[in-house]
Amino acid sequence: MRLRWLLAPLYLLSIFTAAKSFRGNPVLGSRILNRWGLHVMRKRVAGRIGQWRRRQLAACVSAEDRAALERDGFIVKRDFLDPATFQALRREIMALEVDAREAVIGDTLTRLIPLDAKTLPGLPVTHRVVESPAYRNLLAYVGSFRRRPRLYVQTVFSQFCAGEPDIQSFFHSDTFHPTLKSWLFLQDVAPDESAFTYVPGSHHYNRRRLAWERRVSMTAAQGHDRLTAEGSLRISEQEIRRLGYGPPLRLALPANTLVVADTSGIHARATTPRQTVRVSIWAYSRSNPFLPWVWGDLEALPGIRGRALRLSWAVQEMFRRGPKPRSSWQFVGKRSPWGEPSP
Ligand SMILES: O=C(O)CCC(=O)C(=O)O
Ligand SMILES: [Fe+2]
Repeated sequence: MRLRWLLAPLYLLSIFTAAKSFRGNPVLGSRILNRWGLHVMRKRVAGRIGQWRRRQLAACVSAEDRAALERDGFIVKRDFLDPATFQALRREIMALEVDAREAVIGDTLTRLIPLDAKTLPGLPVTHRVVESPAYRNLLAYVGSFRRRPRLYVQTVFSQFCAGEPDIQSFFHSDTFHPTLKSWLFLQDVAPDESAFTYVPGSHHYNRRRLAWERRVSMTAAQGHDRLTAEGSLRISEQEIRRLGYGPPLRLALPANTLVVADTSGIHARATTPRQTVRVSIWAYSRSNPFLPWVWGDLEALPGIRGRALRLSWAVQEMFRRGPKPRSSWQFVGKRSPWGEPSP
C-alpha cells in the first residue's frame, strides 16, 4: 500500500504518456476519474495531436493513401515490391536461421525473429526494402511519427495445438491513441486462413464509441477480461454494430501485399479451422501520443540504433522470476521462419 503512495506521482504523470493499463495504474483505472472522463479525454486529446502530427507528414505519402487511411484506418498496397525484389527478399528470409522468440497463446504459436543490427546486415535486399522511403514513409504517416519501427519476421502457426482461440482473434483496439502495425505478407493468405481483419472506419470515434469507452473504462481495472484491463478494449461483433460501424473486413491478400494499419481501430486475427502458417515482415511502433512533434527518436541514437529491441528483451529476461510458461515470450534457440515448431 505504501509503495502505491510513493508511486503516486508517477501514476499521475503517466496520464501524459502511452501508458494504457487500467489494472496496472490506480489513476488510469480509477472508476471515479473515468466516470469524469479521464480515459475519454486522453483518447480525444491524443487523437487530435495524432491528427496534427499526421498532417506534418502528409507530403510523404500519396493523396490516395491518405484518403484510404482517413476512410478505413488502414492502407493496402498490393504488389508492393517489383517481382524480382520480392522473390529475392523472400529467398533471404527463407534461408534465415537465427535466434528466435516464441509464445504459444491459446491454440496459436507465434515466432518472432528480429530484423535489426544483428540480422539485417546479412540480408541486403530485406535491409534495402525496410530502409526504403516507400516503406518507411507509409509507416511514418500511419504511425504519425518519424521513428524507427521495431521490425521482425513474424510467423503465426494457427491451430498449432488444442486450446482456447488465440486472444488476437477477439475484436479489440490495441490502445487509446493512433498507433502503427504493418505486415508485408510473404505468402498468400486465403479467405479461410488467419487473415488480418479490420472494421473499416473504426479508428474514428463517434459519440456512441466514446460513451461505450467511458462505460468500459469505469470497470476495466476490476473486470475479468485481461486484455481490456490492460488497456486493449475488447468488443463483441454485436457491440461493434451498435456503435454504428459496418461489418469487419477480412484482408485475405496475395503475397507481396503490404498492410499498414492504425491499430487503435477495431481489429482481430481471423480464426481458421485448419493448421496454417502465415509469414510476414511485421513492423510495430508506438511513442508518447501527446508529443506535438514527429521527430526525436531516441532509438536512432548511435549505440542504440537497431539494438533497442534486444536491449528491451534483455531487460525483460533480467526481471523474470520463476519458470517460464510456454504462453510467455522466450528465446527458443535457432529457428527459421517457416521451420516446424517443436511440439
Ligand atoms: O496478426 C493479426 O492479424 C492481428 C493481430 C493483432 O491484433 C495485433 O497484432 O495487434
Ligand atoms: Fe491488435
